[in-house]
Amino acid sequence: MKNKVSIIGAGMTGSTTAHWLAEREIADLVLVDVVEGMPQGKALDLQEALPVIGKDVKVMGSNDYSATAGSDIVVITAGLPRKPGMSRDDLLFANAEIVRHATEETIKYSPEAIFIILTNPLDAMAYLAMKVAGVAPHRVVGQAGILDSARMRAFVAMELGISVENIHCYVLGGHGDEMVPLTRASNVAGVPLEDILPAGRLDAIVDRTRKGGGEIVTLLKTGSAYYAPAAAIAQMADAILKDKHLIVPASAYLQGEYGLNDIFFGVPTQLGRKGVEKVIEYKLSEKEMADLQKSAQGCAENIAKLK
Ligand code: TXD
Repeated sequence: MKNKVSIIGAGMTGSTTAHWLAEREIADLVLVDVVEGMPQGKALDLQEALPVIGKDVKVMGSNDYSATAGSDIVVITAGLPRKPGMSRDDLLFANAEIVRHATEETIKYSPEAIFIILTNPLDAMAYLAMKVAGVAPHRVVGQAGILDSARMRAFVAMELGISVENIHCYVLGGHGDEMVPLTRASNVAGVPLEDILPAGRLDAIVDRTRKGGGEIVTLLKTGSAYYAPAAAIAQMADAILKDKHLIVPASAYLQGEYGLNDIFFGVPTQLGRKGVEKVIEYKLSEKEMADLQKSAQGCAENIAKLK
């Protein structure tokens, strides 16, 4: 039987996620949005692109959640994006209502689905989705870490002129400017980043990574990044549907790991068919641990506001 992935919010990241997923040919796709005609139009356009690239999946658009019935994965990207000068946290209450509604409607039609949450502020929205859906924590995961790590990888690749495939970076923590790029664990073909890049250059890359989302928001002026976030979601969906046991940085529910409890937070997670199979605990330095705790505070505050 074919897999089915439903994407709630057919805006920039939602529709781009559908695009990346269709290229992977791993599932039939449904796009849902509140704007009439828009998800239908984008779905039809994408469906009509597939003969050109030779991929056989069905793509459907709808304003009605019944179209999502029986989904293996529900991706929630519905919500308002940041405008220049806004922090991700400024979106908290407006997006909470949107994510609550999307979760209630999708869990009704797909009681077995795994949820991938994208809407900002990401860690708080993932927490909300888990509560509203009333599902076990392993069935909800938030996307942030693959994106933040990919940004760092891209900057290192640009700096060194080495293939992105050789560059492994790990960014943990909340999806905000307090995120924690792990320079000790990051490496180029096995050689630690700290041994390759002069400290000043590495610091500049870390700083640019932290502000990577804002850099795009400032350039675009309307809306935020979507190619890279959507590619990250597609990788997560792929790992889940193919039961790959893939370890990626993502926002997972913590129950004591890294000394943190009852929050969604960016950590190395192992993804497979049941969702989050495991949270991997790195041995961190004191400084890294302190940075992580600081970043966690922001996530915990957002969750507290929602409660
Ligand atoms: O890494 C990450 N986690 C992120 C998060 C990376 C990129 C974008 N990130 C966040 O995702 C961003 O801050 C926003 O909160 C969401 C969606 O971002 P996107 O750039 O896709 O925004 P768009 O293009 O405005 O699309 C949002 C769509 C739009 O078409 C709305 O009509 C729709 O969401 N929308 C809804 N759909 C369904 N149901 C409801 N209630 C609804 N409300 C709005």
